[in-house]
Amino acid sequence: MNTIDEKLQPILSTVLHRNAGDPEFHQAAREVLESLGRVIARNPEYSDDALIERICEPERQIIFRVPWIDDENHVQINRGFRVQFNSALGPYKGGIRFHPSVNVGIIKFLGFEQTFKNALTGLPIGGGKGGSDFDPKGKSDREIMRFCQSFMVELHRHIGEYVDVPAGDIGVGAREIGYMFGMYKRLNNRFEAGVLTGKGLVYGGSRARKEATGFGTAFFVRSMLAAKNTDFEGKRVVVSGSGNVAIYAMEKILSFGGKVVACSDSSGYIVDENGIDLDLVKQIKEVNRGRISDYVEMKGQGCHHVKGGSVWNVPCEIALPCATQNELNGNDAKVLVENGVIAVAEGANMPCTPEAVHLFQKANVLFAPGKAANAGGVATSALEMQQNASRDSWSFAQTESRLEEIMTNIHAACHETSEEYGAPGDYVLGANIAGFVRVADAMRAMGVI
Ligand code: NDP
Ligand code: 2IT
Repeated sequence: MNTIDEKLQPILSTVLHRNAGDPEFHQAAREVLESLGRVIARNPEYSDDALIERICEPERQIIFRVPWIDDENHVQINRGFRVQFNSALGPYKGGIRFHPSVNVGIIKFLGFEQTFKNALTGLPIGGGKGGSDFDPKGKSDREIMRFCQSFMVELHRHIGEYVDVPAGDIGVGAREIGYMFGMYKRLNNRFEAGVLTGKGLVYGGSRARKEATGFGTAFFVRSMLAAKNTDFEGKRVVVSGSGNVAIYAMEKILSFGGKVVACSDSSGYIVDENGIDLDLVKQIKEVNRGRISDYVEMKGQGCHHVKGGSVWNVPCEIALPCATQNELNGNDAKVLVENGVIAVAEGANMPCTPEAVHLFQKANVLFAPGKAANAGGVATSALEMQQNASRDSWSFAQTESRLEEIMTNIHAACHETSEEYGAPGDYVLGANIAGFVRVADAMRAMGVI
């Protein structure tokens, strides 16, 4: 495992103490602090004025009650969160997650990661994240609408085009954003398009936002492979999840000539040695809101479903975890390495445990951390904000080409930074340092706030 510089150790101890009970936040903070020793050795001014302590402390954390009435007329209560982590580079920006596992520690880790990710995009956005322990599974459309409306009745007073701009994440897509936008518009009596991103195309959404995270991850992997004089052509790929990020990562990989043989959801995984039929996955997940096991019934022969288990047991050369945090552990990494994996990129936020990351790096597997590899989603959200601010709407091709350029630049920044700091090809170090330096420079310019 990596070690922490002795000057940074007390900062980590404070983070652990102050956020007792938030293991995911500890994990995310430790990983970033492990990378910063080399920066403060070279530029000691970055540890002046408790700058690193301030970067680890959210600017504001909001927790609220969300009451709503289900279809049986029962009152249900959920908890809502928004962690406004850092606004040095722009308004807080980051998704909203609806999943029963959500708690303040998870939202805090996501907001922390988002701060550096957003910095890496080079666009003027700060970091934040929100969500609720609401479980959308099995809920009717009316229940989803009533929940989203109640959530926004509280959240609306904390957000705004120049304040905080939420978007989607797990369990939140265009449907939920639509219901939340509608309630925000009603409460404020203003059509403030730039207050949320991931909107529907008819009322201010951006083309290519839906595809952006997955496409961006595929672009990033293409750059990593190119740096090693190889590409996706004919390579076996395994993707976890079958939601927004997974689906559009698969789509772009197919266009690059890769062969996706497996994907999953929280109940299990499917293997199709003929290559995953993406139109069928879209029908099941985007239209029917069904389970990935439905694939086998609908497709017929040549494929199978494994209930539970680990999708990482399926041999592949490229692995893209695109579901959730800590879904790929040390054992999974060992199996992947034994099976000859050459590249792993985090489409999800922190899906690989520290042990898994360590094993990949030790085995010289190309490894892209989420804050770099999945930054295409939030980058395209920032492009949506640009379109809203200029009351414009760009073509798919124009938006996608900006996304491609941004991902190429992020890859270059991570790679160059890893070389500059004496660890060539360590994308974790490169991403953490490149993101940190942008945020830190802005914070230093603004004084102690
Ligand atoms: P979706 O809700 O569209 O899809 C999530 C997928 O992951 C589903 O297949 C879901 O399965 C699976 N999943 C979720 N939780 C678990 C779990 N605890 N165990 C196993 N599988 C699980 O979400 P997204 O695709 O938008 O998000 C996926 C990841 O990508 C998240 O980490 C998110 O933070 C990250 N991300 C998303 C971005 C975006 O623009 N949407 C941008 C950058 C990162 P099931 O349906 O069974 O729950
Ligand atoms: O994790 C993420 O970057 C997202 N869920 C997207 C955030 C955004 O504001 O588009």
